[in-house]
Amino acid sequence: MEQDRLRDRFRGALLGVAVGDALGAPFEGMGMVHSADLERLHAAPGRLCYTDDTHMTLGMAESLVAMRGFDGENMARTFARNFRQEPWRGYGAGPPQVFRMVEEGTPWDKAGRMLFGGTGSFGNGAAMRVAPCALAYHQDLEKVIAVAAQSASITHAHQLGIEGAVLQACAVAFLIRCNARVPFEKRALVEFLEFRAASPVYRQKLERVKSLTPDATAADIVRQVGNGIEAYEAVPAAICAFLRHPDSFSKAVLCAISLGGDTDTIACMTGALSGAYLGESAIPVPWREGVEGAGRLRELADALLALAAGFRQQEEPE
Ligand code: R7I
Ligand code: MG
Ligand code: MG
Repeated sequence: MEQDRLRDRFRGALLGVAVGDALGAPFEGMGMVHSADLERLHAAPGRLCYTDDTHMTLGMAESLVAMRGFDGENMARTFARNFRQEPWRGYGAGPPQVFRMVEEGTPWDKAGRMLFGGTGSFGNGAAMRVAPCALAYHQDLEKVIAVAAQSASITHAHQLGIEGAVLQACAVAFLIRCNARVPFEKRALVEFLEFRAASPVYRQKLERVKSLTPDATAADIVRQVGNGIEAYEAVPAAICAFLRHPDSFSKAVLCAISLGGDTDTIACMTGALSGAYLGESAIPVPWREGVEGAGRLRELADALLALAAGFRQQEEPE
């Protein structure tokens, strides 16, 4: 029974990524999204095709499963291989440069630092793909943090890019471990994340998340945390959308899209949070059956669950 519930939540987290990404993609880069458009997503979502957010999430899951844990070189090459196969998925500017460097022999832990004049990227591209790391290591928070940071640094070596991935991973792991049958403590999640936030910008954003009232509008959320492509805007925005509707996958994801800006990525991360907490069964059937790659995402979620069980056995004394 416990295992069935966990499977539902693992699948929910990965399907949540793809559903949020696909629903949000048509609105990426726009201002705030009108409620009539959001209602249409409910009634007739159209073809649900995912973008780079899910494509990279698949790459992370594939690498963790194949190598039975984190292997930086393999993960970097898996990202690069997937990009070569489907370069039209809407990738940001930075990652393809890293892929080329890695393919030409630059070590996986050096290439990311060469972007943006040597500072590395603080885009949200490491946070958007990090759910598989949170699932695989959810029983060991220190490992979630370490692997989220290492996996982020492949393409996003800037401290703020890394920290966005660490916070998103911590939030997914926290929610996987939460009992969904007891009332949700919003403050508990934010305080848990504050404890792990090192940079002033994230600490300030999380304070603002805490100060938002339960009836905060999309405009309030954007004013407080932003909706941009930077990890320090998109990650807090995704947390806000989830916290606005912790008991409804569809409301949380539509709230994320309503913020405008980087809609596919904010909704993808909100989908991961809500899916991890509520499980696949809470995702509307037309969305979870209609989204591209659903079968593959379920297979990988199950493989990550088996991997996590293997880690637990390794830790148990003989
Ligand atoms: O973060 P990344 O993979 O992009 C992800 C986004 C998501 O919205 C996806 O849906 C897709 O559309 O792309 O790609 P990066 O190129 O690493 O970062 C994204 C952008 O953030 C960059 O193109 C820059 O505009 C900005 N950026 C920076 N600008 C200045 N200095 C990221 N890092 C820096 C920086 O250090
Ligand atoms: Mg995208
Ligand atoms: Mg995006």
